[in-house]
Amino acid sequence: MHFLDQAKIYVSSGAGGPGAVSFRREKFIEYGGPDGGDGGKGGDVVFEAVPGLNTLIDFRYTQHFRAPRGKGGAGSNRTGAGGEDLIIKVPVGTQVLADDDERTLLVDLTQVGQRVTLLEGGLGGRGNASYKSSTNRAPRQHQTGIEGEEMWVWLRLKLLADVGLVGLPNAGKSTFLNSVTNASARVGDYPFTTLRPQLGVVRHKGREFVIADIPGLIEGAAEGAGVGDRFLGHVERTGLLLHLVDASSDDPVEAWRVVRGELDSYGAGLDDKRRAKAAKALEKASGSKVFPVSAPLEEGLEPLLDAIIERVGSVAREPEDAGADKPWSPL
Ligand SMILES: Nc1nc2c(ncn2[C@@H]2O[C@H](COP(=O)(O)OP(=O)(O)OP(=O)(O)O)[C@@H](O)[C@H]2O)c(=O)[nH]1
Ligand SMILES: [Mg+2]
Repeated sequence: MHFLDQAKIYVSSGAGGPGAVSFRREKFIEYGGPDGGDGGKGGDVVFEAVPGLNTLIDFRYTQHFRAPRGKGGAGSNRTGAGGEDLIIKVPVGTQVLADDDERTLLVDLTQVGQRVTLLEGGLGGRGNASYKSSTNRAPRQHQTGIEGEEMWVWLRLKLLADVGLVGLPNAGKSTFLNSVTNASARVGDYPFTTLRPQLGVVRHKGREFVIADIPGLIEGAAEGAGVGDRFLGHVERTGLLLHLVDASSDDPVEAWRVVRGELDSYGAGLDDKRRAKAAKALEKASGSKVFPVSAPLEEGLEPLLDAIIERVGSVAREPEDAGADKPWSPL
C-alpha cells in the first residue's frame, strides 16, 4: 500500500433548503391559511477516525468533499428533509489543519471512532406558515435557506505507535521490526532502504504494542539532509523511543550522538516536549512548580537554583562568611 501522510482537501457543508410558500386549499375550507413548511438543514462535514487505515493515499485521488443541501419545505407544513451528513473517514492519528500560515490545528483525531464536526450545514429557510400572525394571515414571506460553509484544509497523519524506532540509516531498524513484529519491511545492505514509516504489532507475553519504524536520520536531518526529519512527526507522539545503534560500526558512540543531536534539533525537540509534558503533569498533581533538570548535562540547573535562593533568601549566607577554605563537615 502506498503511504501518504499529507493531503490538501476541499470541504463544504450543505446549504439549507428553501422554505415553501403554500396555502391550504381544500373544499369547504375558505382561506385555508399558509402552510408552507421550512426547508431542511444542510449536511454537516464530519471527520471520523477509523481503525485499519494508515495512509492518506485515498485523498490524493478525491480532493473535494461536499455535503448535500437540505431539501425544500413543502405545502401541508412539511419540513424539507435534511441533507445527510458527509462523514470523511480518516486514519487514527490524523490532524486537520487550516490552510493558513500557522497551519492552525482544527481537529485532532486520536481515538478510534472519534467523530468531530468541522462544518455545520446551513439551516433551512422558514416557510411562509411560520410568518403567519394576527395582522398578516396570508404571508408570502419565506427564506431561501442559509448557505453552507466551505474551506480548504490540510490533513496530516501522525501514526500512533507506542514505540518509535530511530537510528542511523542501515542500523538494522527494519530487520529488528521484522523480527519482533508481524511486519515485513524491506531490508537492504544500503542506507535509506526505508523511505516511509512502517508499523508493526508486537505480541509479547500476552501484551500487544505497536512499533513505528521511520527512515534513518543522518547528520543535518533537521535541516533537511537525507529524507530529513519529515517523518519524525510519526514518532513524536510515541511514549518511548527505541534507539538502535549498529554495534559493528566504526564508532557506535558517534552514531548514537548524531541521532541524539537530530532528535534534539527537531522542532521544539522531542525530548523537550516529553519533558515539558511530564513537568506539567507533575505540576498539576503536586500543585507546586516543577523544575526539569539533567544533572549530568547541567541543564535546567540555573532556574532551579534561582528559585531555591528566592525561597531561602534570608538564610543564604554571603560567600565570605561561609568559611570557604575549610572543607565542609557535618560535625
Ligand atoms: N550482523 C547483523 N546484521 C544486521 C542486523 N540487523 C540488520 N542487519 C543487516 O544490516 C543491513 C541493514 O538492515 P536494515 O534493517 O535494512 O537497516 P535499516 O536501519 O532499516 O536501514 P534503512 O531503512 O536504510 O535506514 C542489512 O543488510 C541487514 O541484513 C544484526 O542484528 N546483525
Ligand atoms: Mg529500514
